[in-house]
Amino acid sequence: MNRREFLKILALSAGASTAMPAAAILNTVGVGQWPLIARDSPANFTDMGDASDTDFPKIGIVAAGSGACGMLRNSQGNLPYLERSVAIDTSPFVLHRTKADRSVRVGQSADKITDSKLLRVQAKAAQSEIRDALDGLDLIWLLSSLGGNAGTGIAPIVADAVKDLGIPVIAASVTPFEFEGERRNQIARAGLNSITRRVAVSIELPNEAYVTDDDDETLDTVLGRVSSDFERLYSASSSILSQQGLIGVDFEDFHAALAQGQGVVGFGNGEGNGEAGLRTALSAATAHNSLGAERLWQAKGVFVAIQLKSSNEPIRRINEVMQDMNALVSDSEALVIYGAVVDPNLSSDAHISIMAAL
Ligand SMILES: Nc1nc2c(ncn2[C@@H]2O[C@H](COP(=O)(O)OP(=O)(O)OP(=O)(O)O)[C@@H](O)[C@H]2O)c(=O)[nH]1
Ligand SMILES: [Mg+2]
Repeated sequence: MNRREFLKILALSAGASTAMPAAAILNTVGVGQWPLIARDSPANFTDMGDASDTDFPKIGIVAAGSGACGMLRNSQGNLPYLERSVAIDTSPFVLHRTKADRSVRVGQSADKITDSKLLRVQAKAAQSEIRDALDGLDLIWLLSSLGGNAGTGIAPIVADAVKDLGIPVIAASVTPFEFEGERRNQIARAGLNSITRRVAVSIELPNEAYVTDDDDETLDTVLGRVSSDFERLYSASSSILSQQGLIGVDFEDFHAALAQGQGVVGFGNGEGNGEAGLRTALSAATAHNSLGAERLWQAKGVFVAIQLKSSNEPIRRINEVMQDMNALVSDSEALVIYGAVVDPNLSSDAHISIMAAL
């Protein structure tokens, strides 16, 4: 699919698109106080993987809007430890294609709902059905695609339903490209604010930030990067919460670290190979478009997920990278939580994902 086809699907007029500059890494000297909460570091690696399943949180993903449903459908093979997928949209065709564990259709009219007020009324009418679909989960990722009608209208109603159920939620909201136009971006921005007001943890996945200055880049490549970032964040946190890892993390600590700020969470993913793999991964995660050293410096709470391909990584290097990380956060009171797991299926020797509450 190219941009033209994409615009056709969205029935929009084209405009300019610009690449977002990569954020520079700030080199901070010296290791400050160590606000480290890294309990349960096992004495050896053989302790892994023997905890009972019942200890682990039941994680669900709710996709709101057609774009989010499409992302869920395409990501399904890359979402470990997923207890339940839920798709919510106005289009029965989209819901059918998504093949989620549960589907909720908002509105029953054969015609597409184009009025945002009517959409909200109909989403509210579906609230008990939405609650039923989510009941019993311990953690929900609310993935929404904003800027159109369905996702923008439905996601805040889902956030309210999740609140009623008392389930912690991480909202991950995709926002439009610049070339999709001003109006669509304004709608998305209002939608993102409305979601962020309702949840303790809100992540933006701005499509535009994934465009590079490579003229030959296809739209599929860009959209693939957005999905891959979402999958990485989801997988890193889910494996750490669901495995008896090198450094275990309580679900409550994970959530507490991310709930320290105003709801807005910056994030970065990075990977590396060889002896310097962990440090390379940390630099890349810090320099990510959706984080950057300046935002990380001001973070109130941070969750750092370290994934290693091999259990032979010396614990010394893990400690070093944690010290490097601590030096990147200015507030010694910041709640910095680390988790580390071994995953032999990793594409590189070391992956680091950072989520920073701002
Ligand atoms: N990354 C990514 N973004 C997408 C994808 N599909 C749509 N989007 C983005 O999501 C925004 C919202 O689009 P949709 O999800 O199609 O809109 P909707 O919520 O279904 O709204 P209506 O169909 O108008 O009721 C778009 O403006 C795109 O920027 C996708 O597959 N990947
Ligand atoms: Mg749609």
